[in-house]
Amino acid sequence: MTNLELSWALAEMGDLLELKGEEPFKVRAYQRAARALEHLEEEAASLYARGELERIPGVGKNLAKKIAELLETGRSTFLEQLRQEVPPGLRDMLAVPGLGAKSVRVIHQHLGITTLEELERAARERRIRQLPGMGSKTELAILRGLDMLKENRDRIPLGIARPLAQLFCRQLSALPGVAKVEVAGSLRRGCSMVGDVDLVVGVKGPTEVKEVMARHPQVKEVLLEEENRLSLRTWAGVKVEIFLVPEDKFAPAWLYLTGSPAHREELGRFAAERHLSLEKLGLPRRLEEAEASFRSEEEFYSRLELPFIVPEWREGRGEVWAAREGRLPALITLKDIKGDLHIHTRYSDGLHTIREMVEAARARGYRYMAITEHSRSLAVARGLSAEQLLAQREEIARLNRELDDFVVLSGIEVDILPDGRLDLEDDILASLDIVIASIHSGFNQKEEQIMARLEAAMRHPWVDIIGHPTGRMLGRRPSYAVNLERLLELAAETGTILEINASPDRLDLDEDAARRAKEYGVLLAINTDAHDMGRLEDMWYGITVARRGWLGPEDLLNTRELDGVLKALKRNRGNGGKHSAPGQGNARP
Ligand code: DGT
Ligand code: CA
Ligand code: ZN
Repeated sequence: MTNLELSWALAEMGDLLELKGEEPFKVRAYQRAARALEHLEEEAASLYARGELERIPGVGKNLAKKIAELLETGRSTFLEQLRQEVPPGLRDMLAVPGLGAKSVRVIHQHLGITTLEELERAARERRIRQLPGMGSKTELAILRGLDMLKENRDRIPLGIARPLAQLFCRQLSALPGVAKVEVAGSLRRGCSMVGDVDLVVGVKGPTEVKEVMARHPQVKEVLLEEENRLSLRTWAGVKVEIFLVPEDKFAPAWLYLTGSPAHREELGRFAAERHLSLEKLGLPRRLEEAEASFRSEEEFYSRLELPFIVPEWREGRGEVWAAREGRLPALITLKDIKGDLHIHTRYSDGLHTIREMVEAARARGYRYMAITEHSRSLAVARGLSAEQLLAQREEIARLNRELDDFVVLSGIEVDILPDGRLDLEDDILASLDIVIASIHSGFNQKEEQIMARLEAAMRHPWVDIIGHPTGRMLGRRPSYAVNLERLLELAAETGTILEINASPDRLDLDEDAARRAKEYGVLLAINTDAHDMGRLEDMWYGITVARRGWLGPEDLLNTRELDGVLKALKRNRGNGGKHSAPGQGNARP
C-alpha cells in the first residue's frame, strides 16, 4: 500500500470515528497522521520494514498497529468494522459543502436523519435550526450545499480525480501482462470537473487487471464488468472506467478515448474537406473497431498534415483549423514558469517557514517567489498586522543577502474589506515589493457592491494583482456576484494583473475567463497560493487552465524573469502616486 492509500484509510477512520462521536483528540490523531502520511517523503512500507513506523509524526503504538495491518494485508479490520457501524448516508452527508462531521452527528442524533433526501426535507421544514449549535444560517448553508451537490452531481474536481488516477496507473503498470497505462477522457484533457476517471490499459499477455482492481481497498463496488472493460466506484464516490486493449491497438484506442467527441467531429469535418475519412486514417467510430493503424497520436495527426494537438485543446473550439494555420498559442509547460507569486508561510496560516518554501521553490528551478500572507482582518487565517509584516520583511531581507540565485519578494495578500477599503495603510502597501488584493468576506453582496470593491482595489496605486478574482470554490461554493466583462475592462484600464489561482479547489480565473482576459490584453499570473511545500506542485493545474484558455507563455507574468515581472507591476510603472523604484523593499532586480 502506498502512503497516499494509507493516508486515505486513516482519514476515513477519522471521519467515521467523528461521526460515531469519538473524543475529539482521538479523531484529531487520525487526521494528523493522515496528513503526515500524505506528505511523507519515504514509503511507509520501508519504515515498517525497519520497525520505524512510530517515527511518522502523530503515529503512536495504536496507529502503527493499524498501519502495519494495512501494509501487510491491504485491509483493515478496524476500518471495515467502522464502515459497518456508521450508516452510509452519514458519509454522504459529509460530502455536503459546509457540513462537518460534528453537525452531521448532531443532526443524526436528534432527528434520526440518514439520507440526503431526509436532510433536505428537514432543512426546508426548518427543523435544523432548532438543534444545538445551529441556526437558520446553517439551514441555508445546507440547502445551498445540497444545490451545489446536485448541480455537480457525479462530477468531481480535477484535483480529486488526478491523484487517484495517478495512483491507479502506478499500481496497474506494475501488474504482469500490462504494457502501458494512460489516463484518457476529460481528465487527460484537463477539464476542471470530470465525470469519471478513464484509464486505458495496453495488454501484452495474460493479466489479472480486472480481478486485482475489483479487490482494491479503495473500490466500493464493481458497476459493470465486460471482457475488455471494468467500471468501478470508489469509497470516495469516484467512478473509474478501465479499458483493456491489445498493446498494438493502444494509440488508436487512447486517441478515441481521449475525445472529446466535439474534437472528433471537428477532425471529421476537416478530413471531409480533404476527401479523407477518419476511419480510414485509423480513428475508429467505436472503441471495439480499433485497429492497429498507427503507433502514436503524432502519427495520426500527421496523416491529416496537422501538428500534434495536445489534449487540452481537443474541445472542438476551432483548434483543428487553428493548428493547420499555425494560430495555436505556443504550448506552456512547467519549464516556462520562473516563479510563484502567491505563497503563505507559518507567519499566517501556512505550514512551513519562508526558508523551507524557498528551498522547495529553488528545487523546482524557480528564480523568485513572493511571500504574501493574509492581512490582519482575516483572523481565521492568522492575518498579519503591520508590525508582524515589518518583522517578516527583515527576515526576507536577511535571506536575500544569503541567496545569490534566487530572490524573495516581500508581499501581502491584503483583504479587500466589505466597504472596498484595503486592510492595510497605503504607506505599508507602498513599501512592499508586490501586493495581491483579494476578497475573503461579504460574499453575499450584490453585484454592484462586489464590483465597487474590486474597482476600488484595481484603481488603488499599490495593488498589483487581484487574487482568485471570482472567489469560487470548485464544487463547493459559487463565485460571488462578479461582472466578468467589467472586471476585465477595469483590469485592462488600470494595468492590474489578474490571478489564475492554481489551487485545484479554486482554479480561478477559469479557462473561459482566462481566454477573455487575453482578448482584453490583461496580463495573468499563475499562482499556487501554496500553504505548504507540497502544494507548489499545484502549478500544474494552473498551467492546464491556461492551456485550455489558449494562453501562451507571453500572456503570463511569471514566465518572465524577475526584471520583467517587476517592470510589469503597476507600482513600478509610475501610475502610482509617488513612484517607487522596482524592488525598493528587498528585491534586487
Ligand atoms: P466526462 O467523463 O463526462 O467528464 O467526459 P469524457 O470526455 O471523459 O467522456 P466519457 O468518459 O463519457 O468518454 C471518454 C471518451 O470516450 C470521450 O471523451 C470520447 C470517447 N467516447 C465515449 N463515447 C463516445 C461516443 O459516443 N462517440 C465518440 N465519438 N466518442 C466517444
Ligand atoms: Ca470521462
Ligand atoms: Zn486568498
